[in-house]
Amino acid sequence: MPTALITGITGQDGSYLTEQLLAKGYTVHGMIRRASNFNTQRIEHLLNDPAIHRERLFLHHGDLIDSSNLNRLLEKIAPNEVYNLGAQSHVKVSFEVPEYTAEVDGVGTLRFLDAIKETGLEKRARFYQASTSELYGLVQEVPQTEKTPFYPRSPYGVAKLYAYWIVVNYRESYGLHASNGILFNHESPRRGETFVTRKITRAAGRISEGLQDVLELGNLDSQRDWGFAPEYTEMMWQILQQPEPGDYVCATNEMHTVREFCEHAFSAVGIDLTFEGEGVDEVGRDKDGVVRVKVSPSYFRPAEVELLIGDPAKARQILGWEPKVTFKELVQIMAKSDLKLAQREKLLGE
Ligand code: NDP
Ligand code: GDR
Repeated sequence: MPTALITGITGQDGSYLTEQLLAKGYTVHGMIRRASNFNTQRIEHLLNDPAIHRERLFLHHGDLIDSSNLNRLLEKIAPNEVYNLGAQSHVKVSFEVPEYTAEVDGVGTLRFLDAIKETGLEKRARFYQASTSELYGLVQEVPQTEKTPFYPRSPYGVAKLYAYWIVVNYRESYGLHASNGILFNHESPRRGETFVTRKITRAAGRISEGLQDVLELGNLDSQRDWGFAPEYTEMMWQILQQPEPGDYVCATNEMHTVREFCEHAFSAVGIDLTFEGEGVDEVGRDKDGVVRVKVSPSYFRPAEVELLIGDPAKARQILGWEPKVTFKELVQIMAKSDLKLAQREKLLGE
């Protein structure tokens, strides 16, 4: 059975992809970063399974800024498939650590591709790059496709632009089976808590349980094409099964505002919100008139991506991929899961 190497295995996508590859019979090797606290919560259930951990799932310390480590891992593992999901993945944070973001998200991808070439694995290892709808940035066309020009609006987007093109370049120069999945926002109960969807569902659950009073957000008008993460990680695998490498948009072709996400998430836990006011004065009140959502300028970005919506026609045609979970279902899944989490928190606190 094939062997896969995943960077970013401890993240949202890495955890789903690992489950899916193990279910297909793969041996999975994951790169993890040394941390002062445990950072493997999302794959804990797999690590606790003795039939899996150290039998078909192996973890290795490493970092995308450490070339010699990448070389050693590739030589040792000789993977058939490499999924490069590791990244400083927070757009707002990338404005605060632009150089680090460029190192990890941009040059890190080059280091990996070059390590594949230098270890002589270019005919054996297929490479998946976690590209992003943030490449589109400032709207050039709606909906966005594989042919839409890029105009990134953050150090994160610019670093990922470099990664995108270096993948294309290594494919064209050295014949690597290297592909970009241009994934639009995808969410789940495993989403990091500082991304807007999870921040909202966590707050909705906690407010409904009386553990928190109010949620502070940034731009409520921003619009995103939100899908369900496990469906997107399945597509990563599909891309690498194609005889030819290529670049694919992965999206639902439907977009909603942050405000709408809030309304649905709060409604899922029994709180009906009414929004009033404008800009930083906008608030969301519950039926008793209590302010539950307010806007804080500290969450605005120096440059915003106002609108993203992707057309996955190429993926539908070539991979047979279709998004299944709808926007409303996605919000329900996340809100219900975070309500349970808040209830457990409350119980433990009592
Ligand atoms: P997460 O933030 O949940 O996970 C990021 C992963 O990268 C974590 O495992 C993290 O490790 C690891 N990582 C961070 N820095 C480094 C480094 N220097 N070296 C090695 N590993 C590192 O992201 P997602 O799972 O949501 O996203 C996966 C990938 O897809 C990312 O590249 C992201 O930019 C991209 N993407 C995500 C989209 C989304 O909507 N989720 C959409 C489009 C692209 P640790 O746990 O130790 O922090
Ligand atoms: P994004 O996701 O920047 O699209 O990047 P995020 O959830 O951070 O923001 C989405 C939109 O919501 C607005 N927003 C807020 N965002 C956050 N995080 N916190 C807030 O309080 C808040 N209030 C409003 C943002 O301004 C933005 O417009 C994600 C990441 O997973 C990237 O790695 C990935 O490449 C892209 O999705 C596709």
